[in-house]
Amino acid sequence: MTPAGQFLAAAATVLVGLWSGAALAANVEVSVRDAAGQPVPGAVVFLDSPQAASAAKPLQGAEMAQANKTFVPGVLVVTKGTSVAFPNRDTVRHHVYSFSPAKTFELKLYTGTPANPVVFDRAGVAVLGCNIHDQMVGWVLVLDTPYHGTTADSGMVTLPNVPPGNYTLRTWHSRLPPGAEAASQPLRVGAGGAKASVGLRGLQP
Ligand SMILES: [Cu+2]
Repeated sequence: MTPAGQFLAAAATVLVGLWSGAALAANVEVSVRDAAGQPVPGAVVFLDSPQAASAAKPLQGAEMAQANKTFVPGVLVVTKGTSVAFPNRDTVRHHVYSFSPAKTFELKLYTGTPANPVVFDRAGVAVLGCNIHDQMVGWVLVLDTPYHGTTADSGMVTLPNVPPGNYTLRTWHSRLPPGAEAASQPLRVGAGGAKASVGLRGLQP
C-alpha cells in the first residue's frame, strides 16, 4: 500500500471507530401504563441483548438497609455480580432471608452490618423477608444489562446512552404477582434513540 493509501486506511479506521462507538448512543424514552391506561410509577424498565450483557458490570456500593422495620430501598436494582451490603439501622435485630431461585440466602439475627456482603450472581428477582417482622418485604432485581431505569410518577423513564441495536425491552414491578416474569417486547434502537409504550397488566393493588 502507498503511504497515501495507508493514511486513507487509517482515517477510515478512525471513522469506523467513531461510527460504531458511544458517539451514537442515544436516549430511549419509555412510558408505562396499567390496564386502565393510568401511569405506573416505580416500574423497572430494562433493555436486554447479547451486547448489553457483555457491557454489564457489577455495581459498587450497593446496599439494602433496614430502617424503621422496612427495607430501604424497597426495590434495589443491581447488575449481575454486584455485592450488596445489608446494614441494620434499627436497634432491634433483623433476620433477613430469600428463598428465591435468583438468590437463596439467610443473614441470621443481627445488628449493625454483617461482615460479608451478599453477591447476587444470577439475573432474576430475589424477594426478601425478615423472620422476626412478617410485614417486612423487599426486592432485589438482578439485571444482565447496564441499560435500566425506574419510572417516575408520570410513568415515564429515560434510559440514556443506549447504543443502537435490537433489544428486548422488559418491564418489572413489585406489584406483579410473585414469581411473574417481566413483561417483554422487542425494541429496535436507532441512532436517534427510541420511544416505547408498555401496557403492564396483572398489577396487584
Ligand atoms: Cu426484621
